[in-house]
Amino acid sequence: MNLCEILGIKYPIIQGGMAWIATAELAAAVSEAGGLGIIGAGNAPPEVVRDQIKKAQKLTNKPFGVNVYYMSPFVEDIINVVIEEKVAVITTGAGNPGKHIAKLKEADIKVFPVVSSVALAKRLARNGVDGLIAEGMECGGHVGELTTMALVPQIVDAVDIPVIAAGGVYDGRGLIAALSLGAIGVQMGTRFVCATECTVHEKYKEAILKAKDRDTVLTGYNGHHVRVIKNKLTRAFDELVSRNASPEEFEKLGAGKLRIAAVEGDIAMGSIMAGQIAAMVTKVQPAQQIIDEIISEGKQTLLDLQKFF
Ligand code: TUI
Repeated sequence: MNLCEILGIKYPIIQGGMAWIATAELAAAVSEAGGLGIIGAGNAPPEVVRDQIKKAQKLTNKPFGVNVYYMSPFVEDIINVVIEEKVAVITTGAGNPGKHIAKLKEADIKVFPVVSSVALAKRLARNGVDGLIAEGMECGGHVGELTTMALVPQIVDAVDIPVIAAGGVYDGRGLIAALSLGAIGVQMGTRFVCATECTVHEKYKEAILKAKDRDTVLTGYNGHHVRVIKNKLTRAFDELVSRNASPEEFEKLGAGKLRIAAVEGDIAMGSIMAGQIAAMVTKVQPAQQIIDEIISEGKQTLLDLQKFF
């Protein structure tokens, strides 16, 4: 089955479930445009997530999903909310949804965990998930170590369930590249941050619009790396690295910084999570236009490829 048949959508494009950024408005707009919109639950309490789901249900009759962040203190409650509200699909991040799969299946909810390694992909496939989102380190936020180009085909070869590619996908060329690697669709976050319907602070969108190719950096320690746009905060992280600061100091500096960027628009000391394709995003445009452009470019890319054979 292709991704559109699995999810009941028109185009094989899933919007990333970005905490503090992917609200009901964005998710509904992406679903209305023919993709799969996702509400990012992040660390939000269950009642906030329930309200967001209800809001999206009012804005669209099409399927949409919720991203469940497994480091959240509310994971159990969020799982109950998505079941009670009959959400079509969940994507998951930062943890193993294994113990919830039976319960979610019973409620007819599809589960697509985000993974950044082959070992984890194999483990989750054994747990009976519906598909995997293979996320390369070009993406924004918490990243693994492999690039999309290297990760996607390795995961495709290692499991026998559908794989969706994420990280570094901006347009129709990226979509076709992902499909060529064996993925059945793409997940895109950064491009949708600059959708008209995205409620993130204007200054966050401006930072993405201004970004050039080398303006995102990895900050963090011990393999916990977060891709963000360079600013005063990333320079403060550099300083921690240079004096070999403790993990606690890194945690302290990073705490709450995504919210202050996304909600308050503090783009100096906030964490402006964005992928490497930020440099390609040059305008704010409706989700419908973004998706239509990607699909028509994808079709053209396929035609252009004929000349090589
Ligand atoms: O989750 C992400 N990316 C993120 S999370 C985030 S920050 C945030 N801040 C406040 C609230 C909520 C979120 C920014 N970016 N990507 C998905 C992803 N998950 N990539 C890799 C994984 C992953 C890692 C470990 C999945 C499972 C896993 O399991 C460990 C185990 O063995 O159980």
